Amino acid sequence: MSTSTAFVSIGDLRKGRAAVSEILETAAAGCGTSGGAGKASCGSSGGPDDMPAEIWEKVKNHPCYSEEAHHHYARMHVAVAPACNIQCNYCNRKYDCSNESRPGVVSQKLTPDQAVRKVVAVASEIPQMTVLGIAGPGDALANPAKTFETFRRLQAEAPDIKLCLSTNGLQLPQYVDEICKYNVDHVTITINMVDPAVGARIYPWIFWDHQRITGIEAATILHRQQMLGLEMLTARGVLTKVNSVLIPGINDEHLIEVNREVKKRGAFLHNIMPLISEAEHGTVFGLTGQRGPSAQELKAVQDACMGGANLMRHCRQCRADAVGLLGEDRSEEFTPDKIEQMEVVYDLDKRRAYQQQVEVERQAQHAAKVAAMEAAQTGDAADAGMKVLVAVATEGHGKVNQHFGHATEFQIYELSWSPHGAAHLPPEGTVAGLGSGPAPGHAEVLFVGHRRVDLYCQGGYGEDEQLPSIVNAINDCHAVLVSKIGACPRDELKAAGIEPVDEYAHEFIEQAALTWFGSYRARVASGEITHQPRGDASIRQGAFTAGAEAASAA
Ligand code: CLF
Ligand code: SF4
Repeated sequence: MSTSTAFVSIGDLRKGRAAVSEILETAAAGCGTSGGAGKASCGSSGGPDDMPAEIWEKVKNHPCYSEEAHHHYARMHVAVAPACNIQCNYCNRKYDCSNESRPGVVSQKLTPDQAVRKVVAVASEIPQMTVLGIAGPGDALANPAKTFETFRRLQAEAPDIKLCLSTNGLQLPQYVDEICKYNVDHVTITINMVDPAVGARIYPWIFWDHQRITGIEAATILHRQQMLGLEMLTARGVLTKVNSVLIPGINDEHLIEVNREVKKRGAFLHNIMPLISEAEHGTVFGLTGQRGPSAQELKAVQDACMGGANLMRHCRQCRADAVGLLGEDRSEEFTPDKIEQMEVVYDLDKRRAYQQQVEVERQAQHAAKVAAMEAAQTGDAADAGMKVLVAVATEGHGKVNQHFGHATEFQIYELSWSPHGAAHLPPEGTVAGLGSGPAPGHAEVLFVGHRRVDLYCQGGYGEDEQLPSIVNAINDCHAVLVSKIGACPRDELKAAGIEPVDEYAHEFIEQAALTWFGSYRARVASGEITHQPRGDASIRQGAFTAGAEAASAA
């Protein structure tokens, strides 16, 4: 099959598997189904109104495939896949798989039997846990027996849980049938290049056909397998996400081409993640001083890809044994000893009832967003093109509901105002920001990422030494929205030019952010304050699990 000419859009996916297969088969026969950037857009991954019911069912409660769902639903990983068949210069498996996780030793590798017991235990305790992923610590498809045995048993024992896997793609084509056999509806392929010359700088070797292959030849084989695997999954109607690690000076600009190529082949989402390369992780990039991107460098590449494949911006680079909402890690609650003591009851009705409540909350969040959008349709030509970032402290449910001192990450939203065109109100469940249509002027709110920080509040009192690093992490923001904040951090943030805002405590995030933005523009218009651009911010590297645990204990 051609790896360069098949073009499958989300529109094609909507027509169903048969239509997609037809397109790819036509391409394989060389009959002119041409590629072409921009021919169709994945567009918003949308909501029930703008995608077929079959696809909505797959994404609506998957925390990685829907930005909105990630506020409400949890995922877990089971570390049943220790081996890998390639080497990435950003990985040292003594720590973890950077492919789908942040550095940190996997606490324990599991057998399929242990994994299934753990999944059932977590599902009975955390009814919003809807997705089980196999994401390492090596490569899921370099450990096919353990991976598929786990999926096979879970299909029977936890039938409402969505199955998900992550792979480097080298062995993907040969396992597409197996993936479909176990109803694995979500696959992630890590694709960092579409040019083997770039690939040779990222992958020193692959293990292929019983031998180790290096250099351009290795990257050429990997590229071919990745593209073929993506096309085959698209043809079979499996939703495929592409993860790319942004490595400044190696593939930063190149990722725009990667975005274009994976969109052509029907990728549902593209997740561009920052390189994590601390020297102490012992990776080639860490030891050679290859740096990761700054927050604004990452955002610039993501922004340049808008209009291509849908972007995922809420990835937390999870551990291969993570449990909980994205950004939290409850794996310590489910060690084998603790599971042994637990009374495990897999109550499907209870899980469904809980998830129905979540849907009610989610609809309320959506309604609040729509109302806030409608209220934000006034402005003035002086606001034209104004864009600001705000940081939000949240512990879930889509609300501004976390104390500044308890935050181990801030979610970042971009607010902008255009004098032309009313905002296109988003369909429920939308992933991306808001488009534009006709009419007088409109404000937009767009989720653009998150920033990890060190916990400020330690054991009931503030740790002032942490403040500079927290300010650094959100230094490109104009305001920080929190449920509460103490006097000392309030003063320090103000001195750094970041407005601390606690008057929207427990409101939905988008509503709070848009209301604050209206007040900000009014203050600029009245001359009370002057709108100033902000600087760049640092991306915090490495794990923050300890901080999260301390926060939940505080
Ligand atoms: Fe896991 Fe990955 Fe499935 Fe999600 S994670 S296998 S798609 S269930 Fe999600 Fe974690 Fe990012 Fe992965 S936030 S690292 S994208
Ligand atoms: Fe590491 Fe994953 Fe790369 Fe394998 S594919 S070397 S486990 S990052």
